[in-house]
This record gives sequence, C-alpha cells and structure tokens, in this order.
Amino acid sequence: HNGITRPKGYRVSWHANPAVEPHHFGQSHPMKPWRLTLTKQLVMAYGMHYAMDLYLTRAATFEEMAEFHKEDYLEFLRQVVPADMEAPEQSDRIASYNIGDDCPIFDGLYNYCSLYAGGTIDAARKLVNNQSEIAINWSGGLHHAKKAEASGFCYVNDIVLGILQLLRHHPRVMYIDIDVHHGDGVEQAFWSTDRVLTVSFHKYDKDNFFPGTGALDSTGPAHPLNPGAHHAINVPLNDGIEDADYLQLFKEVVGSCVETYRPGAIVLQCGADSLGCDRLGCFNLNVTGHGSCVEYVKTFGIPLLVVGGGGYTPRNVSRAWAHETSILIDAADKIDPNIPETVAFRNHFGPDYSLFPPLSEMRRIENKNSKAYLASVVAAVKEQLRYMKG
Ligand code: TV1
Ligand code: CA
Ligand code: ZN
Repeated sequence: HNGITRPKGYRVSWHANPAVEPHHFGQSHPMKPWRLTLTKQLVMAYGMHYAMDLYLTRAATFEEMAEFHKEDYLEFLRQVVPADMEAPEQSDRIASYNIGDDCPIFDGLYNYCSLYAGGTIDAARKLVNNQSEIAINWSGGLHHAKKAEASGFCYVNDIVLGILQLLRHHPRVMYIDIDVHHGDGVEQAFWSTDRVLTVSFHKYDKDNFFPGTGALDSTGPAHPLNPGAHHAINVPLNDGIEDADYLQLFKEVVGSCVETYRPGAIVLQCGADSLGCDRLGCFNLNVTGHGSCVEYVKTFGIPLLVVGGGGYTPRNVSRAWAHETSILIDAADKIDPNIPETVAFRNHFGPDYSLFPPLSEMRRIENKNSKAYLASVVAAVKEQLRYMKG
C-alpha cells in the first residue's frame, strides 16, 4: 500500500463503534452521525488504520455517566421514546431537560449517547494506563451537555467524563476547543477548579450566535479565593477568520497556556464547523488550517485525547478528520491529496476529489477580525495567565 507503517515511537489508538453511525436526529437536523461513516471510509482508503491500535468502543455504563450527570436525567434518557414528545404527562420533564428542536428524542438515543461517551472514557483510560500516547474518538466532543440538561445537539458530555478519568492520574488537564461554538458545558463543569484549564476559540455574539457565552472577560469565578479563578480562557472571534490569523492566534494562546499551566494531559476538541463552507459556521478555515492546530498541539508531546464535535458539511468534516488522523500518526506527508478511487461514497467529494479543496474561496465570509482586535485578545490572555500563576 502507500507506505503507512506502524513504528513511530509512540502509539495512536482509534476508538469507534460503527453502531453510532446510523442514528438519525430527524429530518433536516444538521447533526449527522453518518459523517463518521464517511470519515472512516477515508481513513481506511488511505490505509491509516494500519498505523493505529483499533478499539471497538463499549457503551458507557449508567454509573460511569453518573460521575457527571444527574441520575434522574440519565434515567429519563434511558426510558424516553419518540412518542413521548406528544405525551402531555411527559411535557414538564421534556421541557426541564431542554429536549426540543436542537435536542430531539430519536430512536436509540440512549444507545447513541452511551456509545460516544464510552469511546471517550475508553480513550482516556488508554492514556492513563500508558497503552496509548494519542487516543482518538471522532464520535465524541459533545461539549454543550450539562449535568441535568441537553443542549446544542449534545445530551451526555463525554468530554467531561473523559477529563474526570484523566484527573485520576494527572494533577492538571488542559482542554482546547476549536469548534466554532463556545465549549460552555466543559467550562461550566470545571468552573470552580484549578485542575482543569479550559480554552475555547469560538464565534462570539451574545445575542445572535449559540450559546451566547464565552466573552473574553469570562475567565472563571469572580472570587479570587475560588481555585477556579482565571482558569477559563475564552477567545471570542468575529465572522470570517482565515487560516494564517487563526493559526497565529492559536499558537500564541495555546503556547502560552501550556508553558504556564504545564498540563499532564491535553484534551483537544476538533469541531469541524470552524471550517469554511460549514452549514452552521461562519469562519473561513481550510482543512489545512484546521489541521495545523492539531499538528501544533501534537508538538508538545503531552498525552493527547482527540475528540470530534460539530461539523455540518459532512464531506468537509470527513476531510478534516481524516487529514488530522494522518497528522496524529505522522503520515500527512504520505497522503495523496487526490481522494483514492477505492473510497466508498467517493461521489461526495466531487467535483475536485481533493482532500484539500480551497474552502475559503468557495463561500468566503468577510473577515471581521482586525489585526488590532486579535492582538488585543492575545494581550488579554497573557495578562490573565499572569494572574493564574498567582
Ligand atoms: C432541527 C432541524 C434543528 C433543523 C437546529 C442551528 C435544527 C438548527 C435545524 C440550529 C438548525 C442551532 C440555537 C435557538 C437555541 C437555538 C456538537 C433557542 C439550520 C457541538 C449547536 C447549535 C452546535 C445550536 C453544537 C443552535 C456544536 N444552530 N436547523 N440550532 N435557541 N441552537 O441557536 O457546538 O457544534 O440550523
Ligand atoms: Ca470552541
Ligand atoms: Zn459547534
């Protein structure tokens, strides 16, 4: 085949279960678990699976998910069926758990949640047991879910569950989130601790972009004696940011954070809705620009848990996550940008059939991030890190 082989001096593990892929959120809902099928087809057509340890994810148990979530909420997710959406006696609970258009009840919902959560928990455990240096679960990354509430297409917060596993062994864990939306659920879960540093890059518009949180001055609890003070980092962005500016910003922010915080493990949420041409996003990143962030995080050589997240133009989500898999196994230079003839569903990648179509040229959104604005964000983060050090 194309020369992708195993010995790299570090192990990469791939955590997946094909039973996640056929779940349907419903007609016209933007979240399509099928994008995971497309990703896997690309990864396999390129032979990347030869360079990883492949694990079939088991479903997380109720007890494992209850390490973060309230039991009555999990009980609800376990027993609810689509017909309950019409049942008047269920309407109070459906409302209180924020079930609705964004987070509908669909067939197999509990199975779906427990499988993607099991993947992230397994991946974290491989890292702490020293059986993997980089663990990947593209079905995870569902960063909006709260303790007892669904939010923004997320029901169970697999990232929080994975970080809780890492915290059993590592005094400090850093969380990085490049989804176009604010990683509010993860931030909130670790708001009052200094053992997790959360860093989210996102489009921010308090009134017009979901979830409306993640302002630059939202840095943790206000009380200086609360250990969580200064341990939330938010990088609010405007429409249309491009590769070069994003990467420079990412390196300055993430580089300073790693240097100051010295995490024992890093969790990287790779939401692909920050790509250009995304159905819900508003940035202009290319597959290469998005991937450069992953490459940069890898250079620290710190145990790394990589999860998916958003991404609503499936052909581009799969391009990005396949490219990022190649980066993580150190084989990006062995990948032919022409998508192999053998890949299933190859028609989805036309007319260019390239892994790197120029997304930012296709539906370019005006860049509303001035150099001065970006410099002021970097300055604010560096100032915050001075406080964090104490
Ligand atoms: C059903 C059918 C649901 C079509 C939802 C876009 C739909 C959206 C739909 C949609 C849509 C959102 C809000 C408004 C909250 C609502 C996985 C009451 C064409 C991690 C979640 C975005 C992003 C939620 C998740 C957002 C993630 N945008 N069509 N819904 N208010 N919800 O704005 O971060 O990527 O859009
Ligand atoms: Ca984000
Ligand atoms: Zn998103």
